[in-house]
Amino acid sequence: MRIDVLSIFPEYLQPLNLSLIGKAVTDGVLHLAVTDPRDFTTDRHRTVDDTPYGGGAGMVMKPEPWTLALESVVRAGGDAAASSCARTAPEAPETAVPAVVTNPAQTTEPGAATSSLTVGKHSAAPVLVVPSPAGEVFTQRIAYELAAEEHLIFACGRYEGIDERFIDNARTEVRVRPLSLGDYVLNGGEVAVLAMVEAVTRLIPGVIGNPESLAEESHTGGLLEYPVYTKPAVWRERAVPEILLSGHHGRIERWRRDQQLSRTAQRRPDMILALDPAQLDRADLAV
Ligand code: 6GU
Repeated sequence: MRIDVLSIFPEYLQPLNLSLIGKAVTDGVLHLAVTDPRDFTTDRHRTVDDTPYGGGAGMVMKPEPWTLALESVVRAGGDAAASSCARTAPEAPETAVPAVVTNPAQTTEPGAATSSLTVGKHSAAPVLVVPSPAGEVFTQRIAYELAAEEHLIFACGRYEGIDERFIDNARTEVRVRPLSLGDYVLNGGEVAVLAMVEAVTRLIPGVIGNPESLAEESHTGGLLEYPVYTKPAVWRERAVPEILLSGHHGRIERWRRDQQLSRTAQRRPDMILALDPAQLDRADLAV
């Protein structure tokens, strides 16, 4: 998978170098690059934003630098897909590069095609995620959908957002998905992108060490996870629930399921209402 992030604060995305995502990049499972729209400005002040038409507080991101940045990463993704299609011999392992690569403004070579941004015949158009509190709420289901894509692009607006014409124009080249983390307001999309990229990339085969740990976690079976315990069996006079030391696998499974049900009912009654009744057994109904 290829992930491009457009941000005027590339340093904000540095945590993507760490841990499992950083390793996925070094392993070549994931290609990750951050592009700064400011590198696509031509004025002396490298202006990326301006005051909103119609008045109001804050600043709005200008469409031109954002579109040039988007076009450069769409083109880069298309080129990479085309060259990997053409290749028949197995690829040599890539040399180690910094996990987050900053894409410098590419000055177009004379004679190079600038208008056509067609991607390879066999690859789908990239998905442009626009993080915004005005978006559809990002869920585990959406994380799975995005994990199946070849090329994701995240456009991190700041302040009051990006000029709507950037998004309207982008629809001619990419599939646009405005996504929100939830009902609260952040200063910009960067922190939301850290969360979404982590949720998506951990679903890519080869990124997480143990794929079985994906199956059991919260939000995969429609219920929250059961509580977990480790040694010592008694800690500060608090004992681990006896059932877990009993060795009765069937009873332990039942206990965990009951914990999931009561915890979900208490914390997330909306999830209980959304359950498929066909997925409940007789014992579930006794909780
Ligand atoms: Cl995705 N962006 C911003 N700026 N604020 C948010 C959000 C996203 N999700 C919740 N609040």
